[in-house]
Amino acid sequence: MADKQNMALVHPSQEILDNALVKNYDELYQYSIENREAFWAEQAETLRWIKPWDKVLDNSNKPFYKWFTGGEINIVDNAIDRHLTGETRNKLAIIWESEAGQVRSFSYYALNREVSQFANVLKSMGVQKGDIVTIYMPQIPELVFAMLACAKIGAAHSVVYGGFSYEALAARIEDAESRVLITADGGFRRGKPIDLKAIANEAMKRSPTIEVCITVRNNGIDAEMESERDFWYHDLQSLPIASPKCPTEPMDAEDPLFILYTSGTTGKPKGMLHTHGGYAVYTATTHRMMFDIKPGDRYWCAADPGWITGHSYIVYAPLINGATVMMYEGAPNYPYPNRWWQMVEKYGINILYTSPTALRGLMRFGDRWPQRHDLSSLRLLGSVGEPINPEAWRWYHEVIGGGRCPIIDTWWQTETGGAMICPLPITPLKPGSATKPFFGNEIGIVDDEGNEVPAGEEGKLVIKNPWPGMARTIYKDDARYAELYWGDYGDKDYYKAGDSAKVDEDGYLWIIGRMDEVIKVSGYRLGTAEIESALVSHHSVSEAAAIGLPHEIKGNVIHTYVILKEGVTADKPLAQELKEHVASEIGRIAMPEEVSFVEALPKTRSGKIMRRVLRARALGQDEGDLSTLEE
Ligand code: 6R9
Repeated sequence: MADKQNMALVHPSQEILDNALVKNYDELYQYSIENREAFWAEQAETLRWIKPWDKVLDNSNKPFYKWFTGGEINIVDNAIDRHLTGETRNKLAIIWESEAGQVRSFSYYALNREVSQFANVLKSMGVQKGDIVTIYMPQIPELVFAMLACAKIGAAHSVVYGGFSYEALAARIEDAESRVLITADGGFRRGKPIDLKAIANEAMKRSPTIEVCITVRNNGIDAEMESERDFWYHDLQSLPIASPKCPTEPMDAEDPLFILYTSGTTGKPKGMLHTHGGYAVYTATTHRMMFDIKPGDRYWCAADPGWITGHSYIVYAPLINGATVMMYEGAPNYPYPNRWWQMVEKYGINILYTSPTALRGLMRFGDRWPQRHDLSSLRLLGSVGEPINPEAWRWYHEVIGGGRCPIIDTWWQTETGGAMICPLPITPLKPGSATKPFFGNEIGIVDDEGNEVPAGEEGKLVIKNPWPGMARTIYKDDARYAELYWGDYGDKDYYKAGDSAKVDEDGYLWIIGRMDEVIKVSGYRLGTAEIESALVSHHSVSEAAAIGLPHEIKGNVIHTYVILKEGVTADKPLAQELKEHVASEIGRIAMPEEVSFVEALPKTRSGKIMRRVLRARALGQDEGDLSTLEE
């Protein structure tokens, strides 16, 4: 770490500096923290409001901050409607390519028609303002239409990642009490059809609240449809109710836009709630400034829309900013490891935003795959999801970016709504550091009392101020929200991120990783508790512990330790069965790399599993302070 921090800065080119939207970070940063509300009000003014706000920030009921109270807005009015009168109307909003090579594209005008039709279909199914619609789909344009259609009519969406199993889907439907589920027959991965509707059907057996399921035809595989409950979207779309004209509902700035479930320290996923006003302002501002968005830009965020990165930076922010959004449904190396680079060349992508795990996955195939393509259209490269190791950073910078594209490493979370720590294109970079706070944010690296630790020392990452994009609560659980994220440091109202980090002498921030029981596997966030409870739900398991261990490509992988029930024999087939069991309970992304059978687990006297001890043993490291370890 020490030598990493002293490495030479990587400076942007003169061209980047000349074209930058923000030319002086320090000056604007100083202004933004001294005049936080004024700064955010100025940013909010770039959006279209139906009714102006009375108050920028209402902090009368901490930690339940409110932004732009009294204001009325709809994020879809900003993402679509206001583009329909000017030049943006006929500009491409979305270009989508399937794994098989099918291309569909939509201008802003066409996007509006699609979203309005979808919105009218939802209305005809009784969806109303305030409902929560669950969406479980592959990465196809209809996923975006469905999200925007909900927002347009004032319903909140809850998108469940298409890789999750029926158990995970059912748990999320139950928590959201959704009446309507939107899904698809399926998608493709590596040429193989994936049967999503069958998974949705399994989930619905466990979800009594669902009355209506709308299925989009995508991969054409046979889907079991239940009369009265199940409808094909294309059937509904051909009915007169599905008119391409639909008014956009005026929403209070603080009305819910979506909930998105994320893993935490307990087995129960948390439904983080985001709102129309503050989220629109925060995501649009960060996106515009960190990626220097220009009207002609072709922008590709290669994340899944079912992840917060997809919500904020595939769907909402780029559309608000009137960019052309690239989407690709499929594996990055299918049929060959040049697939992404081929698309960058074909579509002339200017900005690419992806995760370190995806980069490491492609890097291992060598330089010749990207080198076969003209990548000169690229201007900026983004990274998100986990710390980017300097090797991957350099490869991204040199081989993909030809040494001319700044790497915008963005640190943030489902809870924060948008990027909190990130460089601007003008920022001198240090490979592996997310650099400096975004405007309006004061970041602290603190000890248990909330006091700043000296430069170079590891501490807890806190955010010392509210920001418009912050989650408002955990759906139906205000108390858990207040307890999990706030109130650790007496009268200092700090948001605790759950990450540990360091700050160096130049004020650059270095994220180390999660401190709690959250594991990032290929950039996906999973909780040890979810994995453990999936294992314990198997009839032969009595107790289980899960930890994350470093992995060259995935960042981390899951290792599990299992105590079997009396009389069960530990063998290879059982280990495999347990891996498959976790995959079917949560999704393949959660499949453990290793299942070890053990007689006992290290525990504290109060009975908590000491995962840190398991991790140290697995890595052959010092086990640290064992004073709380039970005999
Ligand atoms: C956007 C997203 C949040 C956790 C976060 C941190 C890790 C995200 C990072 C990063 C280092 C970055 N994380 N971006 N760590 N550098 N640029 O990933 O949200 O899925 O909720 O995960 O991801 O540990 O606390 P989410």
